[in-house]
Amino acid sequence: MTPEQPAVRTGTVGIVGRPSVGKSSLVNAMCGGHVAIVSAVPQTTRSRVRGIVHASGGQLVLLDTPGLHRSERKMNLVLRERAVGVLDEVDVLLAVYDVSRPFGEEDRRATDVAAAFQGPCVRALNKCDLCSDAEIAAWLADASLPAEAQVPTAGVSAVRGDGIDQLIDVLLAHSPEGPRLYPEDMYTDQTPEFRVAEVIREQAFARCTQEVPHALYVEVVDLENRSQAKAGDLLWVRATIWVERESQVAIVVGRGGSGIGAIRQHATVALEQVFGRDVRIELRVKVKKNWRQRDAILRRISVPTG
Ligand SMILES: Nc1nc2c(ncn2[C@@H]2O[C@H](COP(=O)(O)OP(=O)(O)OP(=O)(O)O)[C@@H](O)[C@H]2O)c(=O)[nH]1
Ligand SMILES: [Mg+2]
Repeated sequence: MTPEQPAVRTGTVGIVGRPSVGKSSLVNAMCGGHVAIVSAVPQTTRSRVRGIVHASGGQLVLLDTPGLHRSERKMNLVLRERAVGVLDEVDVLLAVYDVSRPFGEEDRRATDVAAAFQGPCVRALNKCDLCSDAEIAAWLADASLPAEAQVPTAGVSAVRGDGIDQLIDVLLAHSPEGPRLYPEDMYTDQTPEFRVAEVIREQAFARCTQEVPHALYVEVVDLENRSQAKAGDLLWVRATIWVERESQVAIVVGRGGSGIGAIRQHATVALEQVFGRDVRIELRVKVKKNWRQRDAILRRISVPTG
């Protein structure tokens, strides 16, 4: 390296915040691709999802985490453990807030988690597209954010892309010097099985309401590359959507199979974009009673990926 060349920086960044503040949306915006699934349902993210940002000054390895929820239910406790555990593994913490909603108990929880972090903590005020400057100033005045934060707070919008480059710059500036860890064309290290299960779950979440999204998980039973005569490679998927009760099967399947048909159709389109080849999905809905009480399943669906 010549003296005038700036040092390359590589930082692992843990992302925390209450459910639905837009953590996964920010990961996607910073990585420039569909890395983490997004939905309007709180507690969409159930495991740590890694996304890689390639910048001229270095590389960021983003660790998306489940939203910090105040519920004491078994599944939420497992998810909270996944989120808080990130503190031991990262160089920089990114605490995300939603400025379109009043600062609340769960935001305070995120602030407390951030305060326990030993390294630099950057704060992102997301959903700025929904608020005026005056409303953002009022939110900040109202929020109990510690005054001694090491890094200024950045206003961003994951959906509009506002402030994303600046946020990347701030995160890089607080990352240690070090060589890039991942090749330029890699933006996540999730296994194909995990990505397929997540994209199907994203589509199921988009089409089910109330308790049903929380009561379902997706298991990929089979994933195969098959050659098609004259049509290139095909990714063939067999997956099961597990729910907790028979009544939920009917909701997911929908009238005349319209619900599951839409999940399959939209997941197929999304996965063809991710994998760049034709995708066929065979999808079933089955009941596994009280799976959210079973440690083995909770561990399996919430493990860090890659
Ligand atoms: N208007 C607006 N909506 C946003 C923005 N960022 C995210 N959203 C929406 O907020 C909802 C939640 O987004 P997610 O990215 O899933 O939030 P999350 O923090 O990862 O949520 P959990 O995984 O449940 O903790 C979705 O409906 C997003 O489209 C933003 O900048 N502006
Ligand atoms: Mg999320």
